[in-house]
Amino acid sequence: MQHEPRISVSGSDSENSGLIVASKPKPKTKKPPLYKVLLLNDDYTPMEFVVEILMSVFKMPESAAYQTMMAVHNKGLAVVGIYSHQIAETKVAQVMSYAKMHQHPLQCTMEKE
Ligand code: TYC
Repeated sequence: MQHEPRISVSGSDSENSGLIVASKPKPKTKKPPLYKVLLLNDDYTPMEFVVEILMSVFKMPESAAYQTMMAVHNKGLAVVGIYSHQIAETKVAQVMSYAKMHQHPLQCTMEKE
């Protein structure tokens, strides 16, 4: 895209200084969107299994993993991490694959922040 410098006359409408100012266009840097990874509660997945997942996939220390697991257990769901689209997708796939492998109904999803 082509950026033309904006030409503006300095001063307010009522009091024109007569100065002509060429301002540089702001460089527009687009931040990539971020995605929340959500872990959902269910009645069957063992608590220890969820703690293990939070430690291995989401790199939480054991104490944080336990607290997060309890938050999901008590509230129904919790955000367990915020990542770029690709990383979030990979984490969700790892959780779903690991849960399926162990025949647990654990659900993990992602949503745009
Ligand atoms: N509610 C489960 C139980 O009582 C534990 C659990 C916690 C399951 C978090 C899923 O995302 C979850 N065994």
